[in-house]
Amino acid sequence: MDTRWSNHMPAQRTLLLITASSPAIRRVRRSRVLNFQQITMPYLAAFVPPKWKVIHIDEEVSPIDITIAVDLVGITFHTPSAFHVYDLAAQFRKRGIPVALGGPHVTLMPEEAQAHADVIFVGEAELQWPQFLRDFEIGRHMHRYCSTAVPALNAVPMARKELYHRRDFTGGRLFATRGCPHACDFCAVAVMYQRKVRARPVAAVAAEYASFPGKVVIFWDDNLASDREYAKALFRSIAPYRKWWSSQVSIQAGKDAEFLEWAAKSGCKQLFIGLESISQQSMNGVRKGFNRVEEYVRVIEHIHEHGIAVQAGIVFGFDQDTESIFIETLDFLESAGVQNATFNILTPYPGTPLYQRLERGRRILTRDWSKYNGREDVVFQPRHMSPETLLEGYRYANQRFYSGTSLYRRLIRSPVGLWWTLPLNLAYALALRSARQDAAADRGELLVRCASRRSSLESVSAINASKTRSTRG
Ligand code: B12
Repeated sequence: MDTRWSNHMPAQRTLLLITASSPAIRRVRRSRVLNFQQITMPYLAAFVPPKWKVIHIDEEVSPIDITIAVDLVGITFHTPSAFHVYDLAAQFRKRGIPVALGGPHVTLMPEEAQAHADVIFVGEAELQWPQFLRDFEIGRHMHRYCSTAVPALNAVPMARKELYHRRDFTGGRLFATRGCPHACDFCAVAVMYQRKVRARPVAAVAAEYASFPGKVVIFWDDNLASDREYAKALFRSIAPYRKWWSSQVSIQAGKDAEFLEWAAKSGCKQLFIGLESISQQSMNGVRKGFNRVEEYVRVIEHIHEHGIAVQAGIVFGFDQDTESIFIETLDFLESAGVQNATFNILTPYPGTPLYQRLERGRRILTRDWSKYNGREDVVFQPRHMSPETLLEGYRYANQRFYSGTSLYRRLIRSPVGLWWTLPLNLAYALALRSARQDAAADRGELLVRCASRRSSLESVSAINASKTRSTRG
C-alpha cells in the first residue's frame, strides 16, 4: 500500500495518459504511410470517473511536456519503447508525480517494469484500472495490479473519441474480440491472454462502428476470425452502415466462403493475414503449422474473388530460412498478386517461447529493447545466415516489393481495389524512399549498398535454384 499521495490531492484531479513512442519506433514507422493510432489510452480513459480531467498525449504527435501539472501519469508502451518510457517515468517521479505503467511489455516483464513505476498493471486492466483509481483517490493503492482472470468484454465502454488526435487516414478504430486460440512461438498474444478468446456483444460493436463519422474503420483485433460464427453475425449487423473496414485474421478466414461473402457485403476492403513464411518447415518450427503453404495461392485467390485485397504479414529469420528465402518470398508475393505486405525481422519478444528457446541456445545478441523493433535491427543469431544478411534481405524485400516492376506484376495479377491499392503502393514506395534517405543521412552513408546487395542476393538465389534443379532432375 502507498499512502503518500492522499494529502496532496486537489479537488479536481488531472490524469495524464501517454501513448508512448520512442526515437526507435519513430524511425521504424516513418516508412509507414498509414501511421495507425492506438486505442489503449482513449479506451482506458473511458473507465475514468468524470471528476478527473484527462489529458492524452500521443508521442507520435507531440512531445511530452515534462513540467506539466498533473496528479497522476499513466503510460502504455511496447517493448521497443521500454527504456524511453523508464526515462520519462523517472522525470515525472523526480517531480513527485506518481507513474502507472501497463501494456504488453509490462505484462511480459513485470519485475523490470516495477523498478521504474509507482504502480504497474500486469495483464488486462478492465477490472484493475477502475479499482486502482478508487484506491488512489483514498490514498491507499497497491504497487501492482494483476489480472488474475481474463476479463469478459460484455459491458466495456467505447473509447473516448475526443482523445484521438493523430491524423492516420482512418475514420475510426475499435476492437470486437480479444485473444487468439493459437500458440505461435513468436507471438506475445498467446502468453498475454492465455489463448482465451472473448468477444464484445455484437450490438455494442455495431453501435461503436456506426458512431464513427468517417468511412474507413479498422478492427484492431488479434484475429477477427477466431470465432467465425460471431464474426459473420457481426458482419451482418454492420453491413447497413455502408462503411469500409479492414482487420487482421488467420488463414482459416480465407477458406470460409460464407465468412468472405459477409465480410465483403459488410464493406471489408482488405484482410491482413499472417502468412509469415512461404517455408512450411519454418511454419512447423514455430508452431504455426496450421498455415499450409501449399494452400496460400488458393486462399489468396479466394479472398480476391470476393473483391477483398490481401495484406500479407511476412517474417524473415526463422531457423529454417536460408538466404534464398528473400527472393523466393518476393517471387511468391508477385505471382500471387498480393496487394500489400508488411515485412518483419523475426524478433523474440521477451516472455515468448521463442525468446526462451533462443536464450537457452545463447542466441540472444542484445537486451537493448530499443532494438526489438522488428524492422531495423536483428537481435538474435539466425541459424542459417548472419544477422547482417537477415537485415539486408529484409531491406531488399521492402525495396523490391515497392519497386515499379513488382507493383506492376502484383497489381496486374490481381487488380482488386486498384483504385486505392495503386495510390497506396505508390505512397509507400515514396515513403520508403525518403525513410531510406533519412536513415542513410542518419548513418552518414551513401545509398549504394542495397543495389549491390540485391545483385548478391539474386546470385545466391540463382545458385540455389540451379542446385534445386539439379537435385530434382
Ligand atoms: C493494433 C496493434 C498495433 C497497431 C496500433 C498500435 C496499438 N498497439 O494499438 C500498430 C499496427 C501501429 C502496431 C504497431 C506495433 N506493434 Co502492435 N499490436 C496491435 C494489437 C493487434 C492490438 C493492440 C490493441 O489495440 N489492443 C487493445 C487495447 C485496448 O489493449 P492493450 O493495448 O493491450 O491494453 C490493455 C492492457 O494491456 C492494459 N494496458 C495497456 N497499457 C496500459 C497502461 C496503463 C497505465 C494501464 C492501467 C493499463 C494498460 O489495459 C488495456 C485493457 O485491458 C496487439 C496485439 C494485442 N492484443 O496486444 C499488437 C502488439 C501489441 N504489437 C506488437 C508489436 C511488436 C508492434 C510493433 C513493435 C511492430 C513493429 N515492428 O512495428 C509496433 C510498435 C508500435 C509502437 N508505437 O510502439 C506486439 C507487442 C509485443 C511487445 N512485447 O511489445 C503485440 C502484442 C503483437 C504480438 N502478436 O506480439 N500494433
